[in-house]
Amino acid sequence: MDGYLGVIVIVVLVALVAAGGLFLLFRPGGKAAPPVQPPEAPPLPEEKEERPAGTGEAEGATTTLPPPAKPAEPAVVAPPVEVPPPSEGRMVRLRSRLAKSQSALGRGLLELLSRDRLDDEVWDEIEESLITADVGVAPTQVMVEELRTKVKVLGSRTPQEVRALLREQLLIQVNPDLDRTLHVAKHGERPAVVLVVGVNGTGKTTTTGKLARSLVGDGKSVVLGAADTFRAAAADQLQTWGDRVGADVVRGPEGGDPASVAFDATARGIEEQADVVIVDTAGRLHTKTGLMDELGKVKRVIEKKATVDEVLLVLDATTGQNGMRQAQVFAEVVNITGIALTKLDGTAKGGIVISVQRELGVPVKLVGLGEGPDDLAPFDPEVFVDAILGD
Ligand SMILES: Nc1nc2c(ncn2[C@@H]2O[C@H](COP(=O)(O)OP(=O)(O)O)[C@@H](O)[C@H]2O)c(=O)[nH]1
Ligand SMILES: [Mg+2]
Repeated sequence: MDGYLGVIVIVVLVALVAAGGLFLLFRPGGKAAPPVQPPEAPPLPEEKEERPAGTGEAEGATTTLPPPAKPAEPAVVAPPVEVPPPSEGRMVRLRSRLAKSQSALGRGLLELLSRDRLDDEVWDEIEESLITADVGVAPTQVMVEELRTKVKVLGSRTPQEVRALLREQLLIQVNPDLDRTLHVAKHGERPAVVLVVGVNGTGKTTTTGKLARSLVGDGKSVVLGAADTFRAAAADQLQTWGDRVGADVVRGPEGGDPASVAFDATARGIEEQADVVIVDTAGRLHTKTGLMDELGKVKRVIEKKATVDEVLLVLDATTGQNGMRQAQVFAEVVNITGIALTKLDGTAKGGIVISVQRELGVPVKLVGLGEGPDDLAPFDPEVFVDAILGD
């Protein structure tokens, strides 16, 4: 009997609870329970623009429009792959970016050299201008010596003569005879490999991305290796560059082995029959041996599969002698084949082109002339000197 009673009590209780629930759900004027509400429709940009400001919240919870303050989420469609411009003629297009060096170095020197009387004081000023522009002590002395001799021969000088004289001397120091070819030609089936090294913040990842764009613009296929595994953000940054031009980005886990990423990127480049693999690295200057171990290993593992054709040292032009000393450490641990001099647009010290080549014994092959995606140019000594002297 007790058992029957218990069952009856339970049935009655269940029925009551169910009835109460149904009443709550369907009572007239009752609020629909949250699960019955239709899911929020994805915000359409048109809808958002047509909606008068401030009406969204007032309509309450039943509205399916997004709240007004929230910008419309971009559609989850991959952005179209861009077609970057080729690398040719870029330095000419970007020459105005050297305006700071032009006003500080070029114009100053032209003015000083055009003076009627060139006494020791003026020559000291000329020397100072060159040193201030980071030309370096030894090249400055050579230049001043040469200029003094030539000016003596000329006697009175026309502005054109002064300009030609200075142009000649600057060009000698920048050295148009250096081989600035970027070695990115494929080896049969194997891609060329470019390793990008340098101190943190100099612009390695940006330069890697810009270079990828420029190579794609020149009709090459590129694979990127995000071997800066120190910060996940570095790989994301490179991924964004790669996505824009349709270059595959090989990445590894945060804190993972950079050499293994470099190896995988090379393998992917071979697999895809890409023309060039560019490997971005971390720039931690922990210890010289640590750096040597890391970069050495990265280079060795790439060489199991391909040839490292270029080791580009990225140097920030605005950091002057201090940056140069740090760069020197890299030059001591890996065999640098070229310099990518970044942020030349932000400095009056364009003379660093001269001193860095001299101190590292490697030509400047690329110059960064802005933060825009196509603001990287193959370095052209004549265009550089002309830009500094102005037209
Ligand atoms: N103005 C200017 N900024 C640059 C240039 N190259 C890189 N940068 C900036 O330098 C900063 C550091 O660059 P990043 O590539 O992250 O340096 P990394 O740490 O060496 O990889 C970024 O804000 C870049 O936009 C350049 O040629 N000109
Ligand atoms: Mg980086």
